[in-house]
Amino acid sequence: DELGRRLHDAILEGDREAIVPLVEQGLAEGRDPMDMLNRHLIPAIEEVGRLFGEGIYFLPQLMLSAQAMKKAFARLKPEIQKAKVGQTEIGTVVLATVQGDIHDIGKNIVAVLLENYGFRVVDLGRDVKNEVVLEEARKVGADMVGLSALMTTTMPQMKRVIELFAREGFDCPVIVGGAATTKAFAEQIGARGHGRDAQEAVALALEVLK
Ligand code: B1M
Repeated sequence: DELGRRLHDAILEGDREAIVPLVEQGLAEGRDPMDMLNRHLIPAIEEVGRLFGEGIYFLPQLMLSAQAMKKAFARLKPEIQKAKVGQTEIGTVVLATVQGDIHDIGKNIVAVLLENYGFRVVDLGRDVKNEVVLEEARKVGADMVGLSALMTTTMPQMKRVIELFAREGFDCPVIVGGAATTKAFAEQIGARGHGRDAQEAVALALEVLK
């Protein structure tokens, strides 16, 4: 539809002025915030990634689109939080984007949804050193650790975190996600599971912590 297309184009063009008013319009029309993300905004930023990968877009364009995406999510976040369904604290999940990787848009979406479902989320941010993941997870008594990685070059850190946990005797399930990762990869490195999107991350967390 028309608004969907305009949301898509605003991300594609990195239009930081247009994006928030368009999101507002969608909300005013009663559109579901997760639906706007999943149907229009995420496919648009993925297309930006494709164009960048093909050498059609350059880094400045990638950055503008990412900024537009961040603005859109900042506006949608409180709306998504209104849909909180879980009351009781199911458990503590520590989240991080792995060492060397600064992509955090997806992780931040995962964080909000987990909170909505009643998990206590301790978000360590992005480019988090493996040792810090262990330290913090221990400190807060994590029931599960969720790692995000967007690049083939940073995915190996996930395996290192799992190895570090084993070496240091920290017994805690780890789930992984992020565009570059797959179920097969998760299995291969000994992760408890893989989330294709934020909804799957929640389903996985519920299963692991039940
Ligand atoms: Co970068 N980037 N980027 N980038 N970027 C990718 C990942 C890339 C695939 C683009 C491309 O070339 N086609 C490519 C990696 C190639 C590779 O794998 N080797 C790439 C590159 C190369 C780079 C730089 C190196 C570019 C440069 O500087 N030359 C640089 C890296 C810097 C670094 O990290 N050290 C860089 C920088 C950036 C920006 C800063 C401009 C920006 C990030 C802004 C930010 O996050 N704060 C950016 C962006 C936006 C992208 C793309 C276009 C989009 C990523 C995104 O936000 N997607 C990306 C292309 C792509 O992914 N197709 C690309 C939307 C988001 C909602 O999806 O994060 O996958 P995603 O999360 C999903 C699911 O995966 C899942 O749920 C989310 C919601 O559905 N999920 C989980 C995520 N984490 C999960 C954890 C879970 C479970 C599910 O459990 C714990």
